Amino acid sequence: MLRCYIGIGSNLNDPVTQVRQAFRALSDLPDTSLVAQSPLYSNPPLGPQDQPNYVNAVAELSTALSPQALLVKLLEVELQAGRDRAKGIHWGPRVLDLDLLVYSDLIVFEPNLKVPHPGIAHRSFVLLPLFDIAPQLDIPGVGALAQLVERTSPDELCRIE
Ligand code: A4P
Ligand code: MG
Repeated sequence: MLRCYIGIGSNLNDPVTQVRQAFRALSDLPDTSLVAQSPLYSNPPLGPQDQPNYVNAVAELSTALSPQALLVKLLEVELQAGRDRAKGIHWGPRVLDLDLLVYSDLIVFEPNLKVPHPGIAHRSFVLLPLFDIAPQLDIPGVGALAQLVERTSPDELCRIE
């Protein structure tokens, strides 16, 4: 079983409920257990501004699924939540977005899967909830989470539960 971290984001169809349901769906994945769930944070959109605020959180999992197998499951959970990629505006609104942030000490660079997630070092809505549940984490190829958090501005993040 290996440790991994999933970024959860939603800004449509009652985002708080979407994030709570995502934690439940992640805990139901095969060969996987939910180890920790971060607080939920409300924050303004990165990218196009004409969309609602997001709710973001991070889940820690222990899993026997490979990174690719896990990605397939994450996409399935997004679809079950009603994610519609047909309207896919880059960085546009979404009912549920699940990103594989970190998978053990692996670096994956495949056409459909980049781990650690490329945006990780610059997104306070990922770094802060990750720090809440894994303050000692060293992100493979990127650096110590604690140092990344020091450099990020938490101003726009509002903890909601
Ligand atoms: N993919 C590659 N690597 C990964 C990974 N580590 N985890 C591929 C998950 N997926 C990964 O995803 C497109 C494809 O990325 C997947 O099919 C998978 O094969 P997507 O979610 O449809 O992508 P996208 O939205 O078009 O672009 P991108 O860059 O993935 O968006 P992000 O990075 O997910 O950002 N603002 C706030 N405040 N909070 C947010 O959560 N999220 C986004 C989307 C924009 N603005 C936001 C937030
Ligand atoms: Mg994504």
